[in-house]
Amino acid sequence: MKVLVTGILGQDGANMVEYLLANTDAKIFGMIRRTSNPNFVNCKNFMDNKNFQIIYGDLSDSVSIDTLVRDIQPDYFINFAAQSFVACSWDLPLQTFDTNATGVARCLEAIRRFQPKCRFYSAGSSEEFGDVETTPQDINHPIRPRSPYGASKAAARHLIKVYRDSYDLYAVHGLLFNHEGTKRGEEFVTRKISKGVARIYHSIKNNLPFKPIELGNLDAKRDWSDSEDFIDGVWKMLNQDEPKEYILSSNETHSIREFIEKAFETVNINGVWHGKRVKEEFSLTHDYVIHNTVQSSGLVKINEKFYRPAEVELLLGDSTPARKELNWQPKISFDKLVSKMVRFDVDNFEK
Ligand code: NDP
Ligand code: GDR
Repeated sequence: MKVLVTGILGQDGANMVEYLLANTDAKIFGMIRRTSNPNFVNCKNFMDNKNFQIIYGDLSDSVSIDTLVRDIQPDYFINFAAQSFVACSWDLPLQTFDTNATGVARCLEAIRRFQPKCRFYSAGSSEEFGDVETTPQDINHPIRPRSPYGASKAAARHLIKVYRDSYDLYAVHGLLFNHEGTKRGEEFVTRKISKGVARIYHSIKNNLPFKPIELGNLDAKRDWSDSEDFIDGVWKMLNQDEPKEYILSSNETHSIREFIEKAFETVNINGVWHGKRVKEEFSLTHDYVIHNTVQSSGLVKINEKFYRPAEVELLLGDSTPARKELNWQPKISFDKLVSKMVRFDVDNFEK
């Protein structure tokens, strides 16, 4: 069995490679693109595995995708590559659309032309629901994206359905709500918080001054899970008798504020909220004194530059069908996810 996985330097691609190496005998081809400063930190557990091989390709380059599918003849093509940062999609709308939507068309065309038996998974997103009409969101919720990113994923979803119906391909677009972990990029809010908490924890431990974590909208609510739990659901989606699409979610929602509170609680730092809107702050409950001088005790403050032109205020998934029909179940709770991320960043803290 041969599996082509894209996005392996990122969170989900790396977790998928680890999962496949642990649970199958498949030969894994991990696609990376040419970048000036590649970072292999998420791949350190499998770079030397004999069943794993790096290959070069880019979703914006149809020649590379065609050649890989033609030469490898994969049984599965799992596409996690994307311009995945919602906030940045207003700055890079065309690149976002080219990678996330047209890039998926390039994958589908390569499969149709060179290996139509190949099973294709592409990563869809709860961001497609955007300005939500009903809560919780299930697979029938209308598509109402609020960002170029959400629109690009919605376009990919339509393309995948068209190719599935037109050419009888096994192609699925899983609708995944937010999922995090210790491989999460530092630009996303959960990792930004867990890294920030680790930095502040070490400053306090060493009796040093610290700066607060600067964030945007704290009112947004997200349905957060652990990425490792979702990988199993994705593999199950790829191995049904018929290609059917599912939502994967925790079925709980929490605000950014709750994530912050839990994260500081993990390392026994007690904070209190005060102020409103852009003046809102989370600070130590007591004075922070170093050598008889009172220091700033602000743990979190607002920086308006992190507000988005349009916000998805509330996401809460309903993954009941996946739980029943795929026999899939997330194992890591919200509290465990937060403490796992914070403890990892505290233990691996580098100045
Ligand atoms: P990451 O941002 O961690 O990883 C995305 C990867 O895509 C990176 O390794 C990046 O490579 C690669 N990539 C970007 N552009 C291209 C391109 N043109 N050609 C080839 N590779 C490219 O994302 P996640 O692992 O968090 O997410 C995986 C997928 O799931 C994405 O499609 C994302 O949009 C989607 N998704 C994620 C959710 C989440 O909560 N994590 C929820 C729902 C959907 P490089 O390292 O070179 O930049
Ligand atoms: P999201 O994740 O946009 O949901 O997309 P992100 O962590 O970037 O934002 C979540 C919420 O936090 C608010 N927020 C901040 N976000 C960031 N990044 N930085 C901040 O400083 C900050 N302050 C507040 C945001 O406004 C937002 O409401 C993720 C990605 O993984 C997508 O690829 C995926 O499709 C969706 O999840 C589901």
